[in-house]
Amino acid sequence: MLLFAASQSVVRQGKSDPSENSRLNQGETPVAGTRLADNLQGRNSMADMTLTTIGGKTHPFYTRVAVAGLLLNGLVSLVFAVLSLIDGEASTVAFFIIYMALSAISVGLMWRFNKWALVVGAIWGFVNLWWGWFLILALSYPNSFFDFVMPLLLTFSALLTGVGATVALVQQRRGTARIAATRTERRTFGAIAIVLLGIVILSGILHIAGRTTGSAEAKAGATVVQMKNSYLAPERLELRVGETAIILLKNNDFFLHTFEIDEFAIERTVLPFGELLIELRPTNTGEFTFRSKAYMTGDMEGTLVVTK
Ligand SMILES: [Cu+2]
Repeated sequence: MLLFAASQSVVRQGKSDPSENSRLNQGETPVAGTRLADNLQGRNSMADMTLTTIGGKTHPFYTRVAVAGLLLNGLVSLVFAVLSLIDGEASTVAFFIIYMALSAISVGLMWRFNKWALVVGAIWGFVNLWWGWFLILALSYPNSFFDFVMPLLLTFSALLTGVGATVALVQQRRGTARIAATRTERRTFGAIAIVLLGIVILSGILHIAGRTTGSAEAKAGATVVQMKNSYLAPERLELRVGETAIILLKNNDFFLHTFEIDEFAIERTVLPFGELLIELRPTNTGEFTFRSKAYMTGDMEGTLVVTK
């Protein structure tokens, strides 16, 4: 979204930039079939303004599409890294910083070099389609903003990069690479951007609207189980057989966590920074496992001990 806001002024500067053609002449990016008339025609769609800014109009349109995908990937990875930092999950921070670095390197390569860099970009883009699996899972909880929007944007950015780099490569081989987008391309990318933005906003609204908190009186005297980062606190619960226990599940994470006890047929979902009250009335003594699944941060486990 930042890209959209910043793009307009750069487009204007770009139009009167005399260095554009000289740069092309130096052969930094040889583009076959460049039509200046296309470059000078009016631009009105958000996607085109964004994609025009990326590459400063010296790179073919589909190379800029691929680069836009990588920049989106980098931006989402940065958000992930920051959330993980707040969560205190060092390994996740490291993972997303490496992820960002790989995308940045790909951008640099595609910027500087041509064919083989596009191959690298296409491969990196298609590899990142593994986020599609998380997106499929996330379809059942669009009301958990980060769980849903992160894989959505990462899958979309992977598609942009993979498809963009592939098309750029094919067009280059055929000598049909061009700097300007066609009218259809402008409309298509603009429509996709608007739909995505709409879905992101909707997910945010559902997230805020769906958060639950227990009432103060109900919470009084409840046993609190916190889901924080990738651990449960406490990891050991002790209950008396035949007595009703009220448990307050608190999710202190940016991501959704479940609370499950197979033997009690309990399977509940707690939204990020949400609370949920449940009642447990054990009828048998023994040791049971309670589980908390999180799609984005991993599963956790604790032990429930029921005594006489
Ligand atoms: Cu969990």
